[in-house]
Amino acid sequence: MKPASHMKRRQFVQLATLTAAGAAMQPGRAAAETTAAHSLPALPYAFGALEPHIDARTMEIHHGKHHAAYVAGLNAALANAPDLTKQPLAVLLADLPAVSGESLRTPLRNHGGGHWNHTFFWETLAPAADSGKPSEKLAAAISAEFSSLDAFKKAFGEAAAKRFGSGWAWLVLAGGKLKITSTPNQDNPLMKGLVPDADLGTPLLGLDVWEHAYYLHYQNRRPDYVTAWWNVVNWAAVSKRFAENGE
Ligand code: MN3
Repeated sequence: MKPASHMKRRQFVQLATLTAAGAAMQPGRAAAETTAAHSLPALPYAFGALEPHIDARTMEIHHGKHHAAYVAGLNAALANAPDLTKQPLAVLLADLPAVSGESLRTPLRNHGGGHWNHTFFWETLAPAADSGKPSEKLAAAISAEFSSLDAFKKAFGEAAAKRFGSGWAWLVLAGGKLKITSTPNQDNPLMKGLVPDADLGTPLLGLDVWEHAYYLHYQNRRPDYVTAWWNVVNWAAVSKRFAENGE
């Protein structure tokens, strides 16, 4: 596996690290599944572990139906492009413009993005009792950039609320700087050359604002979902990403 030509070595290592984190969650595959390039990672907690902030039924459907469908769609797209299965997913997503053929690129973008984003999302969550707080270094960086943790949460919540339709809000690290951004559909800040109005960078935190992430419990009240979601952010995981990717 080689870095794409335009990718700096450091960036490639970062992407590979992000992918390794996802791969570590994967359960052993059954023999019948060994031909599939990607598999649904087990949730690192029970469906009901995030209640009352995110309900068990939503988690069960979100993981077992929505995320599973992205994995299936990604594997179906890759069935005719076996060479691409050798690339870590994060590397593939960062280099999508190099994939020839719109009929292959579009499902890789939608389903590959969906698989990467959801794997990342589950790792970003923890039961409220284990949510913790940002590390000293991350807290200092957040205060330096956004003036306080509360001001950061407010700005992030506004990005999540303003995302029209389906998409994601993100905290990314780009050039050593923290930035809040958002992407439509299953796009993410790794995708170069595809999301012109988003800040690209290394994702540290991501919030799924598709209705499937909250509608059963919150219906149209996306801001209430966002407010509750802060209770189940896994700050240890976010801080670890910051430490691994920071300058
Ligand atoms: Mn989702």
